[in-house]
Amino acid sequence: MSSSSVPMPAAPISQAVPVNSHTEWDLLEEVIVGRADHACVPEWHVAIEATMPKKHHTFFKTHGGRPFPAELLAAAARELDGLCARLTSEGVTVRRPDPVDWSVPFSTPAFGPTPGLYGAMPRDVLLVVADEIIEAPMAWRCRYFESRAYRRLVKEYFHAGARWTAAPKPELGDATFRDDLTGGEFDVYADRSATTEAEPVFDAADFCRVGRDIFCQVSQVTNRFGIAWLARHLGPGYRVHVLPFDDPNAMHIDASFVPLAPGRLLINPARVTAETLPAMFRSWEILVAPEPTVPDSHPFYFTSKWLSVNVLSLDEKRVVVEAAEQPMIDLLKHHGFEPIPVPFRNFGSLGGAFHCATADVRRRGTLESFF
Ligand code: DAV
Repeated sequence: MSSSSVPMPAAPISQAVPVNSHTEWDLLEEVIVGRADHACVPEWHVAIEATMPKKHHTFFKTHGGRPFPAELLAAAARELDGLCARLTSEGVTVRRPDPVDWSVPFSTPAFGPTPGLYGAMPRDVLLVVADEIIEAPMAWRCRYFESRAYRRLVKEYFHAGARWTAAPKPELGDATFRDDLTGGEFDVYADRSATTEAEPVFDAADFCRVGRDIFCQVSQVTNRFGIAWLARHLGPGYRVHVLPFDDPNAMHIDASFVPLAPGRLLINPARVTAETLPAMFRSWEILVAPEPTVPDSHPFYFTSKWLSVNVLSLDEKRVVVEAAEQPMIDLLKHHGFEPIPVPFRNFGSLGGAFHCATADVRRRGTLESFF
């Protein structure tokens, strides 16, 4: 195709870019909030075994490939609606993905058939850096087509001037997964990760934005090849730092390491301490998350009890936090934050809290260096 035949927009692209987000704390103006509709339990696979709490393995082996119980999804949907109402009352524009019937199985040349998962966690799927939306090359097979729930919104943002990229679509064939670890111990730090380095894979939620510095972890769903792809894609304007966490089954950084404001960081003490953070955080104020109060019997099928750390900042003061986690609310207040308590524990059974259930579209702010 010659360059003269490339269709050009009829009018100059709008200066008021609809997508803009450089940090986890700039004033939130627009956000995508997920949906619980039609969520299905992932089918048993090595990448599920590597990341899911041992006490729930039987749940996945028994219910894999089938919809979650209707009462659970109804309760999660009510909590999502409550979150949306609260965000709206705080002045944030809330957008929702399309409802999709995730129980419809699909196949690719490399695997299948498998049902999908859900549209509940936009943070896992969409990485927003500046004015660009990047669709993550996710490692779980059931998530292969998850981005389609967001395509209506992403196309709208593109037409309004945003950049839109899908990372190289992985194949997720047998070469992408270890076949020698089933039934054993997984440890991302001891070369016992479910995912190999055969092709780039990552979940967007393994990355965290602090202006020109992007922090991430190697996890059971994010490999070094995926991190290298993203670092090269973002280019020399960004510094990508891979952080170590005491989390052999790691999947997503946002219940471990949560920057709340310039120079202020919330950490999960079960996985990281002020001493194990890189020296660049020496001058930062470190808030150590208190032990969660949720009972061990609560069915967090996908996660640890540390979902309490998975907060969402609306600006440098306001933080959306689980209403039942009083010690976390107290900690934030003690440090001068304005916690916004929202009940969200039923939703937690789907594997995330406020940060996971959302994806920034626009925060007021510019690209800065905070180190
Ligand atoms: O236990 O670290 C992180 C959030 C998963 N989306 C955990 C859960």
